[in-house]
Amino acid sequence: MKITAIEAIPFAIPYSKPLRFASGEVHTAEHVLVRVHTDDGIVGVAEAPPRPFTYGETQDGIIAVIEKVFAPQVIGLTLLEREVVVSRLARTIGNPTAKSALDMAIWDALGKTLALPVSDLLGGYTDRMRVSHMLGFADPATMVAEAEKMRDTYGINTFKVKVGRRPITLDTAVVRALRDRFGDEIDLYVDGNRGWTASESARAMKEMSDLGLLFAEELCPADDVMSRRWLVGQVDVPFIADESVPTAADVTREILGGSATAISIKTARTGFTASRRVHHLAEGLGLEVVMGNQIDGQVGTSCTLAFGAAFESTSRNAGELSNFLDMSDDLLAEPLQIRDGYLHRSSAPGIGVEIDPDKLAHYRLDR
Ligand code: MUC
Ligand code: MG
Repeated sequence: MKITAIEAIPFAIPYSKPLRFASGEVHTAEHVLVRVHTDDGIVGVAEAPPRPFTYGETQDGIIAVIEKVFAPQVIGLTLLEREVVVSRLARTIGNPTAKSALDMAIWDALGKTLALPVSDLLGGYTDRMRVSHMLGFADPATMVAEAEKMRDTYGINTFKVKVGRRPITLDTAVVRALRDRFGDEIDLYVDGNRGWTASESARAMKEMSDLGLLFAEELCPADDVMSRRWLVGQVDVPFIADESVPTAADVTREILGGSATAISIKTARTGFTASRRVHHLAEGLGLEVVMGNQIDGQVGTSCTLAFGAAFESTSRNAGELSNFLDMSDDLLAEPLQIRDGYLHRSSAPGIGVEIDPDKLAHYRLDR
């Protein structure tokens, strides 16, 4: 069970349909595949998605911090010493997706060593999650057509609509068009990625007050401390903190400060070990949670699913598990299949994914 080597492999897979939102856009999945090798010949995998506009990380930076800083701190430890890994990695500030991918690759290796699914090791609550699809910026007709395709092809009926553009009517028109087209058949919530001010957010929420939204997420910056509290105090649905809560301490600060009333858990930024801490904190505080999407590929989505399916509260709301559908290809030997609005987790050991060596050879950037 001893960790003998760690690889950080850059790869790039183009999106067939780029995702646009208030804080950025993604045209190519320029991710890092992390592989953890053990002395038993086990290989654990996970992926890190660099999101410079959210956490400041880049593909090159993730590789450098894993190879130069984290690997020397972790090689020689066993797969059971995960808390030692956490405390050593915590000496380095930031780098959430690099730390998380390493953490999850270690869990994958542990599951494979024990011949057990990670989801069962974490909690084993269910084998599936309902899927929510994120709709990126476009005009109302295009976004309605996209939702229609997702519903007809995959049975998805929960949509997170990206908002945060100016004027606010660009976005409120989309949400209204979706409700007009589908009526009560779909669930809708909105995510502003900090694009609006608090007053714009309040106006937009008022304009959408008859549209039956489930949640509102990061409509304005949490750094606008007083105006964000003012906004959250008057929004009549749970207000989800996403990029403002990359750590458990951030969750505590934002919730106790009145800047949010629910949270998004993303395994891409808190791995399995810290996501478990965040989940238990949310449970203790009595918060609703949504399993979020860091614009993950299929490896990352499998991690979100493994964690989300492990607990009752993380599997209660639909999880954001479908945006890999916008990619032109992926790395898995057996691609994920969404059916009737659900994604079922694999019962294979570890995270339950197998990397296709030909696909990795084709998309990796270091050879
Ligand atoms: C989301 O929920 O915000 C877009 C930016 C980011 O950090 O994550 C994605 C999705
Ligand atoms: Mg978000």
